[in-house]
Amino acid sequence: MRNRLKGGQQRSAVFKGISSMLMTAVFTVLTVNVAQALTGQPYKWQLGFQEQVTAIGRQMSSFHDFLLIIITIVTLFVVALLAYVMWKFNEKANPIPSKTTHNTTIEVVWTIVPILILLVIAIPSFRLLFAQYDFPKTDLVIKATGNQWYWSYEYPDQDGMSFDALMLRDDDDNPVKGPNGEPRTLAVDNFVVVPVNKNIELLVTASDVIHNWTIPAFGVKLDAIPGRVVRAWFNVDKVGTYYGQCSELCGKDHAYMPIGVKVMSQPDYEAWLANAKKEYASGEPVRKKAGDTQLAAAKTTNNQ
Ligand SMILES: [Cu+2]
Repeated sequence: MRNRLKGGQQRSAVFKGISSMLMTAVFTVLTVNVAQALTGQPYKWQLGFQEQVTAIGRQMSSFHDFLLIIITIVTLFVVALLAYVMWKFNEKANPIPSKTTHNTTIEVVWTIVPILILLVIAIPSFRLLFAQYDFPKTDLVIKATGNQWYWSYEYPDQDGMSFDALMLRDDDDNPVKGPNGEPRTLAVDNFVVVPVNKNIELLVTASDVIHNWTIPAFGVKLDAIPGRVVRAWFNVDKVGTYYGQCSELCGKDHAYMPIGVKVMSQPDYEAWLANAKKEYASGEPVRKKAGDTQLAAAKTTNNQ
């Protein structure tokens, strides 16, 4: 059959095959995106940021998009200039080069235009910076402490309630999915829980080396530095489960100290709190079995 096809027919058959494969790939990517983009975690074929669920996060994301437009225009302009110079002023096309060394108009333009571009960038940049550091009236304070290699949390205004959060592992220490489908290497035994639409003040520190606390969907990322307490705030407007990872190289299990935050409605949060106060009151954090091995290992390492 193939032998009987003429060259043109063969090419068009191949083209059809490739284009249908491409269409399938694009379709798969789009469906995967739509299906997975709804949760506070990375997803396959992700382009750009996770969906932002705080006002600051959205401000950051739009600032990023705005910068992307500017940098694209600048890059295209420079590439076009380079191409033009190579085409117009190469040795063949332009055997006798001009000896011009100064051109006042061009020099003024290439000084003023970059200044204007930087000004256009600086205004939203400073606006964002001020918004990040403009702490609203706090509704709830949470303290996160980075340890090699897990996070400890404290609710100072809730009778100093505190607990540890460790990545879920099986008995062989391999990362596993959570019982409710929480993703592997992001699933934690104890989630930080905060109420929706409330101003949460976050204090971050570390007990050993520098770690970094982040939830990408909140637009929050803070270095956790031993001996120092840094703070940030966030106000999440969407109920859900959000994940982040330690973002400062902190040792062999740097990749295995995820951060999980559950954002709940006020009544759900209060119910959790009442329960959690009892559960964590003993001082010995209650953990699901999968986390125990690692905590023991981490504590041994710390004591050495
Ligand atoms: Cu770390």
